[in-house]
Amino acid sequence: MWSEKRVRMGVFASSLMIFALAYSAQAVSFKAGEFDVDIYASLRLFAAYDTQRCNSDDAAMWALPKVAGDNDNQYTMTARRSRLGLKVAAPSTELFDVSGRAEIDFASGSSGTSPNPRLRLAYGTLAMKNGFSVLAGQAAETFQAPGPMMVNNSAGNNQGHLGTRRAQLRVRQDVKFGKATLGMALAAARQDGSDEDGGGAEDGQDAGIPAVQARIELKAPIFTEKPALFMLGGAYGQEKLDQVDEDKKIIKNDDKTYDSKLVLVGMSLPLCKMFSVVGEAWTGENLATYQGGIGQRINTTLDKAISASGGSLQLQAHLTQALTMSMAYGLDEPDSGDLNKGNRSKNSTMWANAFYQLTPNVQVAVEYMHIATDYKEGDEVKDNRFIFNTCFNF
Ligand SMILES: [Ca+2]
Ligand SMILES: [Ca+2]
Repeated sequence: MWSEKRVRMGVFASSLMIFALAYSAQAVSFKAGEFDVDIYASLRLFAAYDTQRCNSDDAAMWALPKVAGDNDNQYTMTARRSRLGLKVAAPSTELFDVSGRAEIDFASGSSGTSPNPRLRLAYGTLAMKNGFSVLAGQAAETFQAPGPMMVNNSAGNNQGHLGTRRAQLRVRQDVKFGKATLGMALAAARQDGSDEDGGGAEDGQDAGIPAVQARIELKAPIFTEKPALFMLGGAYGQEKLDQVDEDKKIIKNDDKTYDSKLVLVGMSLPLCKMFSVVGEAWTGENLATYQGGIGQRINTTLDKAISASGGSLQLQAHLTQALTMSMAYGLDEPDSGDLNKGNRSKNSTMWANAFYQLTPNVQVAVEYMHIATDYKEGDEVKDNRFIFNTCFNF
């Protein structure tokens, strides 16, 4: 029964699981009364050396402009990306399998030494035997493509991989035919937007409506027993800006409305036992909340949402049971016509990595990353990033 439940949860959170593959390790599982409980953790040491300063030390996405014409090298070391998680499956009823999951890391706040806990996941799921399920809480985006393997904590965001985690109410239907599964999901989700007008109301919430996210996916074994995944996803939301005076006092509510929307295709394709290809391509506008457009959402000077397109492609090699290597390219490119001088106009990232399981619970990983960030009518800034990460996973 537990394994059946796991299969359902697995189908449900497929994109999340593919992303987590590199860190998979057995959880501490036990039965507490009628409940099946998994406790898991990833206790990590992360270290990175950069030849140029980036927007973040442990989750670098783009290179910052040079200061006085010079590159400025950086070094960081932190445990703040360690994770703690809990999965609980409640006793099944005649109609429903009920389960839930919560996960935190410590990526909140600016301190690398005494950071604050950050909510990553907190959701419950209700799954019926006929493949219908409901998820409520904070989970991976409904439209999200399988993420690339990456040691850097950016997870590919603003580097070609769209999507993060957010509060949502999702319904999903899976239909099996033969060895294939067709999945369709629709969600009402939070639209995060910064306060671009400075009036104090967060622009996504000021819109007064939830965002809508959707996906349709096909999962089927093609070249290998391990199933391939092809998906189409999308999102639509709004952000509203108030009109403010020079003291940032609101003089007109909901003055301007900007769409935030995207369409995305993604795939995860095992080619043979050893090699897999993972990729996505997308286009949209006002994508900062979905980690696209290199963190830029609305150009208030030109009075338009910033459009952007991008994607990523990765070749993964599962060389031995213990060793996985990959190489990838990611691109996030806003529409130049939507930008002002000095805005980030293109972010190209190449990376190659190796993950080695020293024991089933201890993983060592290294990564080389090349980030090239263009600034409109300005510099192209390059960063060479060398990363080491080791984690104790259970
Ligand atoms: Ca506002
Ligand atoms: Ca409003």
